[in-house]
Amino acid sequence: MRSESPVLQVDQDDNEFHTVVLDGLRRQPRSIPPKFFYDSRGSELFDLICTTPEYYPTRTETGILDEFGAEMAERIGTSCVLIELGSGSAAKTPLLLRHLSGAAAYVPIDICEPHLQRSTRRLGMLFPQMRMHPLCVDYTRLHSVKLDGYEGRRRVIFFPGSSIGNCTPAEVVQLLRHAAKLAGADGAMLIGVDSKKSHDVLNAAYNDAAGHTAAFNLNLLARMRRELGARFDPDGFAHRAYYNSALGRIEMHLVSRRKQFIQMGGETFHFEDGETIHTENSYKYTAQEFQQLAWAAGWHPKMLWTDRKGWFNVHYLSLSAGEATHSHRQGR
Ligand code: AVJ
Repeated sequence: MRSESPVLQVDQDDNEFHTVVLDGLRRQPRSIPPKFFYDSRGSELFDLICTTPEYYPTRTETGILDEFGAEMAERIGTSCVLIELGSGSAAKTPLLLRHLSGAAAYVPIDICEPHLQRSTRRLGMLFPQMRMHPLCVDYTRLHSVKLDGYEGRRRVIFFPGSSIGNCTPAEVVQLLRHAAKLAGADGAMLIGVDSKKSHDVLNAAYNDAAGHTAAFNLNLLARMRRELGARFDPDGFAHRAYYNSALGRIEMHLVSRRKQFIQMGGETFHFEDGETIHTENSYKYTAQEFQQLAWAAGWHPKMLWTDRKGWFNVHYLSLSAGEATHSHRQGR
């Protein structure tokens, strides 16, 4: 098994959680970025969300990768260096790696080291010939990712799961530009993007009956109490998620159930009844909307794979304008 232990990239700021939460509580409206959902408990809860009947993105994308994985491998090159952003449990990744030759290399990037260790070990067992090169770094800071070696090998950014949906359209263009730098001249990208659809389906996906999404959202408060010494009534907040059609995004919030306060870092933050902490956006893009953003970032949309209902898209983007373009393929 050719796998190395995760390389901790230097720019990890251990106080970042503390700094960002304090800053988020001071501003109006209050907000805390979604990357802080993913401690070990949060990563486990997200895996649980993916098993619910309401949360369709994971199994829909899995179906697309399962049906078209071989075609995708053909387009990206079977001995490429596959750089996965926010790899998490990498549950879908074997559907692509199985079509890549042993010469390829896999570079999972994730902020949660224990999760990275576990998924790298599992994939290393499944693909013993393949070089595993895990990097423990925050992919929202792609500009600081250092990846040496692999001269003469095509670099392909793999970004499944519609995690791009956490970015505003302007942030999407910026992240795609940083990804282009990391990929280099003849680089490519395979990115999963959740599409616009009926509001009922979207709202249900973020309010599953089992309550895993609510627990995932509320886990942020548990982290603040456990890791930052924040003091407040843990039952004082409720989960809220809804589709904001004007902005084309699901919004998640923690809603104050009454007048109360949070004490943290020597400061006291007063909440009115109904006041919220905005914890996540999940933008939904039509294929055309996303291709426009890709163009703006210097990428050339070359291929699109989608499921039978058109609910989810996997885009193939290239940095080589001259590469052949095909329309799109729809699943069975
Ligand atoms: C991992 C960001 C793609 O936005 O759908 C799932 C996270 N939040 N349920 C998403 C999430 C609530 C998920 N992403």
